[in-house]
Formats: sequence, structure tokens, C-alpha cells
Amino acid sequence: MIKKKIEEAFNKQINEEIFSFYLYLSMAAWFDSINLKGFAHWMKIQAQEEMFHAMKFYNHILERGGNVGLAEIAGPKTKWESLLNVYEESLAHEGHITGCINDLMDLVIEEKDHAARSLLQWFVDEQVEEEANFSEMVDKLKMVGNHNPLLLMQDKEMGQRQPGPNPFFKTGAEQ
Ligand code: OFO
Repeated sequence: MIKKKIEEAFNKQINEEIFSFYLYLSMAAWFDSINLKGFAHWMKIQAQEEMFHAMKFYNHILERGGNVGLAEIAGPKTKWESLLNVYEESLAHEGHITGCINDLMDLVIEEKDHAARSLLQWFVDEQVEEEANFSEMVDKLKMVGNHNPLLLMQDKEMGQRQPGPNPFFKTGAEQ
């Protein structure tokens, strides 16, 4: 049985993960609006991963006899100054999520909840990958700068990203 304190903290994290889904979907919509279809595809897959993260907490709470309580999701931004700005903000957002996961890990260690600790270890490792992916994109976009042919090549490469094993929706790029 999951402790109330941990159930509450995990429900809060579901909200963080679904906000991440919302934020990346909003970024994908912005890319679609400026016809950068490869970047839009990449962000839709990122959004899909976030819903997968939310569902990992959802399943864990329910499997351990707890209750899922979904709260209101804040509205994300809808416009950005540049591609670089999108990825810099995403990297900062992932830093925030890493902080949330670390706080959750501290809590479950304090509460001696070994099952929750095992779940969170997956997220600790995942956050290393999340931050590395966005950091790589920030570096690449700095190199590309305002060089449109390079940007279009990068857009093509972004369109190659493969969805994870648990797709919640189709991105459209696979048709
Ligand atoms: Fe769920 O890792 Fe990104 O936000």
C-alpha cells in the first residue's frame, strides 16, 4: 500500500509530466505553424514520451492501492522567438523536472519506500538522457545559426526520430 504522502507527491508529478506533454505539444504546434515539419515531428514524439512518464506514475499509484487525482494543467506558451529559444527553454524545463525527481527520490528514501525508489531510479536515469538530448540540440542550433540550408537539413534529420515503445498517438509524420 502506498503512503498518502507519497501518493500526493506522485500525483503532483503526474501533473508536471502532463504539463511537459502540453508544453512540448505546444512547441510542436509552433513548429508546424512555421512549416518545420521535422522539428514538429521530433517534439510530438517528445510529448508522447512525457505522457508515458505520467502513466508510469499513474500505474504505480494504482498498482499499490492508491488513488490517482488529476489536477488542472496550466496552459503553456504558444510562441517562441527562435528555434534556439525553444530548445533553451526545454533544457531549462528538464532541469526543473530533474529537480522534482531528485526531491521525490529524497522523500521515498526518507520514507523507506523501496518500490517507489525502484520506479524513481528509472526516472533518475531518464533525466540524464532528457537533459543530454536537449543540450545536444542547443549546441547544434548554435552551430547552425541563421544558415537556412543547414537548418533545413537539420529539420530533415529531426523527422527521423522514432517513437518509443508506448505510443499514445500517431505523430502524423509516419504517413
Ligand atoms: Fe518527463 O522528462 Fe521530460 O519533462
